[in-house]
Amino acid sequence: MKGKVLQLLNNADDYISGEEISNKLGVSRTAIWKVMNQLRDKGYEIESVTRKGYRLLSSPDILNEAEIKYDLKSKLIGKKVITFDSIDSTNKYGKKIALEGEEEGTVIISEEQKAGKGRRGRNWVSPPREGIWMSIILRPNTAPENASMITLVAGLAVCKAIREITSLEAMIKWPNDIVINGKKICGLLTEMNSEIDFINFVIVGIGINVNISKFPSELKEIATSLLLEGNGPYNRKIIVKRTIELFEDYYNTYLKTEDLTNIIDEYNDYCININRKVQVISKKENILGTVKNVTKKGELIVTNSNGDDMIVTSGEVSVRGLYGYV
Ligand code: BT5
Repeated sequence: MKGKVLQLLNNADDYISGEEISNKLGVSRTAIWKVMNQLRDKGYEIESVTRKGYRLLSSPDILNEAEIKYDLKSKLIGKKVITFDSIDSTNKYGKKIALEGEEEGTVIISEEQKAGKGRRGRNWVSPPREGIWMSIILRPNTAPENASMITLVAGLAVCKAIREITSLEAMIKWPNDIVINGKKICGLLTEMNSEIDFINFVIVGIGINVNISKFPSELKEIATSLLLEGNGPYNRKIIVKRTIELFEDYYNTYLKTEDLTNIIDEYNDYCININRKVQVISKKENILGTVKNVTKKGELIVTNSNGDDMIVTSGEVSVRGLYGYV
């Protein structure tokens, strides 16, 4: 009900009368009046004028379904948005409902994560209302070996959205971080459920540090937020919406060729690894070298000290000068 009232307020160019709202929603004027007060309690500024009705003056930076879906220009991603005040992990929830049959495109967002997940069992610090902690359910019609490229697709979307909205020089650190001034602003966690030759679903988890003013001491040197780097605070819902829209565009482009053919040039433009000295630590070996580029299959090409090009498909990557690797 609150969501529906908000939608009507958002869609109205000017005042909307209590009568119109109660007719549209089939509830009493008193019920509408109560909802308006509940919304005011949540921080919405709603003007009410006799004989004119209600008018929305400003909205707080709350991530709820009505706010995110309002004027959202994507078709599939965000068609359904599920929001929480608090949850253990949006990726974990996404997996649960995907197993129960949830459709492609559903977005899960929480104001806070109590057990946010990083890769390989690491944790992701997700304080309430200061970041964007969201997961997207996908069911791509492509082979499982192509799924890891979706992390790069998401990275490009987040990087572009941050640049557009904040003008900060966000860069992508292959394969799953976005950094600003050498510190991590966003982490991506892509998880898959598949058979040998068939993807059941993919969950793309996106964590963006938006208005975090203070990090725990162990993260101070490696993590940052848009607030600390720019002229924040920033409106999270604008960033969420733009990220969803850009992600849908890039994802559709990826699905057409089932690789990064049509977005890799843009990706390489924003990739901080290019021409940098790196150390790649994988299960098989450690590679020291200089990054040449990222391929249309999403692999990192690293030239080692003998001048040989090595293809790196996954592993931990330290970039000289970033996160303390020297
Ligand atoms: C990641 O892992 O970077 C993936 C993070 C994905 C988070 C999103 S939020 C929505 C969705 N739901 C989830 O439960 N997760 C996803 P990794 O590369 O392993 O980085 C984890 C490491 O980054 C930690 O070990 C810390 O050192 C550091 N870290 C933790 N929280 C951070 C934060 N908020 N900002 C920057 N660095 C952080």
